[in-house]
Amino acid sequence: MTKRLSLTGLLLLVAPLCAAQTAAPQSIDRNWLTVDTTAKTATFQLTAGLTQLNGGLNFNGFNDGKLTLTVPTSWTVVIHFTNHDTNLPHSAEVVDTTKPMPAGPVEPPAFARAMTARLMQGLAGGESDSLRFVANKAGAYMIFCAVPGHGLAGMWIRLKVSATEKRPTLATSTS
Ligand SMILES: [Cu+2]
Repeated sequence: MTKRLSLTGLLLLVAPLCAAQTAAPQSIDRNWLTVDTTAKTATFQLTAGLTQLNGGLNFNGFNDGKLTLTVPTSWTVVIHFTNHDTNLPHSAEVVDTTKPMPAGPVEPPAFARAMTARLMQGLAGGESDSLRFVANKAGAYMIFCAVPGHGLAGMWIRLKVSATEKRPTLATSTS
């Protein structure tokens, strides 16, 4: 009887932890975005396949546009891209928000040099690249993986270039 009680107690303790592990949405790490108001530069740590979400087809643990990086117009954006996915190569390109989603690389990107090396083939797990561009046009864009099929599978987040916002922000987005 004592044994059964302790087992029940253990299950009660473990079950909610397991549920939280699978259901908890990805949260934003404050270290992902660094803001330099003097140089008007937003530096963003973009990690492909940070988690197992969507078979690794995610950026920073978000897919389908559920993360939004907002920067004021004319700010410089530096993106430090790393592929954390040991199974698949990934790349990143800033493009206009269009429908349908592009199946692969788009020429040219929305801003000059707003793309990683080897857009089509992608960078292998553990590889990094950095890009720097000036967000000189207000609008709604996306940062998507240009390896064929990855964007279509949901590997994209949002970039908003705003004429009214005064400071870069990173926020979760629902639609
Ligand atoms: Cu990809």
